[in-house]
Amino acid sequence: MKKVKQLNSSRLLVLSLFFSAILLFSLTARSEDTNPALVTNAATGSISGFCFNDENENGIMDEGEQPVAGMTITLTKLTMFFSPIELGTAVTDEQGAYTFSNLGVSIYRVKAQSGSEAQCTTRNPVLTFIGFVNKTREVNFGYVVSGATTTTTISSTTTSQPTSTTSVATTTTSVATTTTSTSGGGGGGGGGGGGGTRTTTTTVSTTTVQPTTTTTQPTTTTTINTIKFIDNGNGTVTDARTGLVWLKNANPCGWKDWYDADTYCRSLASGQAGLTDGSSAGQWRLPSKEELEGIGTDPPATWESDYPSVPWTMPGAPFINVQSYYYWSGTSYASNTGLAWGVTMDDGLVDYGDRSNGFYVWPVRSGN
Ligand SMILES: [Ca+2]
Repeated sequence: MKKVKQLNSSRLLVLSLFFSAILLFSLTARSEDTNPALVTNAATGSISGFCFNDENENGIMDEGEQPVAGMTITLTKLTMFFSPIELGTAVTDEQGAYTFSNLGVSIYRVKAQSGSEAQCTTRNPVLTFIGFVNKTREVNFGYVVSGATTTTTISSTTTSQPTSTTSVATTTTSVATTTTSTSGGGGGGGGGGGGGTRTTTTTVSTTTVQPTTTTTQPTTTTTINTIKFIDNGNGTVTDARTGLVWLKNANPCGWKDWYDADTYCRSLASGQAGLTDGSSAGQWRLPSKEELEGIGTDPPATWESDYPSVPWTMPGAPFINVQSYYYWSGTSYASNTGLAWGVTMDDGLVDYGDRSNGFYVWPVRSGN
């Protein structure tokens, strides 16, 4: 019963959000001079690309590689509140090309036909985003006739065994110095009188060192190219390059709108989400746009509003539950604070969305 009640109230919330969004849009659409970004929210986006025979299986359309005609591409719109909506299909032409046009601001899934006779060498399906800035997307699919290729970028995983070092108590007794000096006798006739001086100094010190035991917890270091993520064994992972401490679980709470995502991070503490790190509420936060951008590039790189211009590696082990989807950053879009930046973890695309959108949440804190 409780569940039904919750469903009803959340449906009510959805409807009210939906209608307020419409109201907001119709209001802001008039203020063309003050808010051009929102006006471009018209359905003018497009997703297009090619299917090609990826003969050398490198995932890139190289010169001389032939188009693949007749492949069916399916476009699905993903929304926060409703089930995915399949918008339609396109079939690649003689040039291997397809286009979906008149797309509004949303997240889309582009899925290419594949099977045992034609396997993809590129990621399939691909999630992409039609945003306010980036309204056209190119998504290409490479194929091989037989045999799939797997490229793994995780080059090494090292786990150090727990080590215990016990130093045995030691007692050191040092007898420091004993100096005896005797002066030589004076002249001949000198009897006992003016004789020598005798000095004796003895210092004895005793130092006892208490036994100590040092136990080092097992750590796992995963090297992706030269990126070093250190599993701290307490629900956190340290990026050795930046010193940032990330939540090991990259999907602790499902997708949330920006406000709830922000609140979730600020209230996160040890005892939740697999954390045993002793952290307290207030230490965790949403990562900045740059921090999110840097987690998949080496060295950590930043760029604006597009795919990275440097190779992107989707974060994997030792992290868990990394989603091929948008993650919220804590960074506002400068000219419209109703918007905030997000980064897709599968391909590093940077774009901004309305804070009411549902993106994933990856809390981070500083290393101290
Ligand atoms: Ca190729």
